[in-house]
Amino acid sequence: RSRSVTTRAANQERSYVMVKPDGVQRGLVGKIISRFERKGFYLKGLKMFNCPEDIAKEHYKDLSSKPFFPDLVEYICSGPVICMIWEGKGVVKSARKLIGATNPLESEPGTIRGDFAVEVGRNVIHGSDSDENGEREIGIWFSSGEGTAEWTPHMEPWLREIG
Ligand code: IDP
Ligand code: MG
Repeated sequence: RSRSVTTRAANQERSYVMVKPDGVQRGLVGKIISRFERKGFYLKGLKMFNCPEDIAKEHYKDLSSKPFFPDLVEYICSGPVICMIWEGKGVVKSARKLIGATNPLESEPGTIRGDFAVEVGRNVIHGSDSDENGEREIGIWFSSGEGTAEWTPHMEPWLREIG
């Protein structure tokens, strides 16, 4: 395989974004994807996936000592998730803003969690919290390269002053 499928393009930032099982069950996948598209980010990876426990545990390993960790792993593995790589200028920080605060009752209206959720344990979506974690999480969820493809976004000159 081309090595670039799981390697960030030059000068591009990537975030790992995931619709959690409640978001899939509630039919929010299209609405969520739309919010990232309309902002001006590029979809570089997409797959539906039944998450095995070991991947959920690896993804959330920093939270393994928390009392809610077993429930969190069970939640993430309770149905299919939608795994995505979104690329673009400032995407990690911007995705966190589009997603909203962890507790949906504190998320601003207009954010995904603010608009679609009421509880921290059913908060619909994940987004990487740093550039470093973005690359780490992409490595976990897209380790095989399956669900990724290389493409050149032709709208770049209309989104970026310097392309
Ligand atoms: P984040 O998803 O906004 O980055 P984190 O603190 O990294 O929030 O927590 C990861 C996920 O763990 C949350 O999105 C949520 O699903 C779950 N979680 C966090 N705190 C709690 C809690 O206090 N109770 C239950 N679940 C929690
Ligand atoms: Mg987090």
